[in-house]
Amino acid sequence: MRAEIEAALTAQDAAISPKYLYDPLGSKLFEAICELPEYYPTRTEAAIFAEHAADIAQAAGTGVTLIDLGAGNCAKAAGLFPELKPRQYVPIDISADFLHQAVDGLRQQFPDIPMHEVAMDFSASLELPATVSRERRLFFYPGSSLGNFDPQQARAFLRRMRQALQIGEAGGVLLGLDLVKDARVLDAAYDDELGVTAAFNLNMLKHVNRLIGADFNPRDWRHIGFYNAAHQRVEMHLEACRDLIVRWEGGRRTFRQGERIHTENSHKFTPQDILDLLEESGFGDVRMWFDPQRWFAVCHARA
Ligand code: AVI
Repeated sequence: MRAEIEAALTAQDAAISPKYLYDPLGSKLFEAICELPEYYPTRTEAAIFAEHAADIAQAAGTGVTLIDLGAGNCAKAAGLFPELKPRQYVPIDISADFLHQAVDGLRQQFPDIPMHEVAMDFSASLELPATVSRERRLFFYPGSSLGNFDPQQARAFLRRMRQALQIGEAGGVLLGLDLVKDARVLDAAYDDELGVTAAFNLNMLKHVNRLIGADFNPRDWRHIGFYNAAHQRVEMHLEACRDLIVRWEGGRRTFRQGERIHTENSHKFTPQDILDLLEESGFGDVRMWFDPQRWFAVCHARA
């Protein structure tokens, strides 16, 4: 982790992986983002799941081993329990404390569903503990989190999912993906009026301070979030407000005023992009559901 962050910080175009946005405070700030009027993905996706619940459950099947990637507070998957009736629920998240708290609450609410939480960085490996059933696995990856990978990484990740699905009775994936839309809607969603997304982005610096003993001062940086149409993605950066030097145990980096650290890409898709991505990764029988404005898509595909 230290080597990865140091290499990313000292590269000519400094960048830090978006996974470091999620320390306990970062996870809470992300929950707050999902409540913002500007951040339409969460409520739009929820509306699609509510509207098409029966159809989605029919495509995905009931009694599945529901593997929730980046589960966070587990609320999205819990909303599907009544329709999907999972035989086992496996929430996975990098933020261990947040995950354990969420699952403790959920166990009381759904005592009949066996739950097995796994705190791990699933972007590195999808090798699951032996206690996770191999039967009819359904990888649930909502919220357009796949969009935080670059297209090549997204394909590689989907291929790994497909491999992990082929070890038992054939399963599938249930994804939520954000669609290309007017840049003004996207700009507002990633640079909100209250500055919650700014706090979420800046909090990464405090997280990195703890991880590698760096001395980033968030007050020296400002949040940038905008839609880059040429790359079909929203980009988040942190921009230095003045010339400064950041030091950490064993290293340092000079930043000029206006120099940026790239912290996140959030790719947006057309329905055709989604079909191509899934088919290139070996999935088939793709089904998609949309909201009336076609701002977001939920899709199911078989391994
Ligand atoms: C988690 N992920 C899908 C969010 C997104 O929209 O890319 C993270 C986020 N970044 C800024 N706001 C929300």
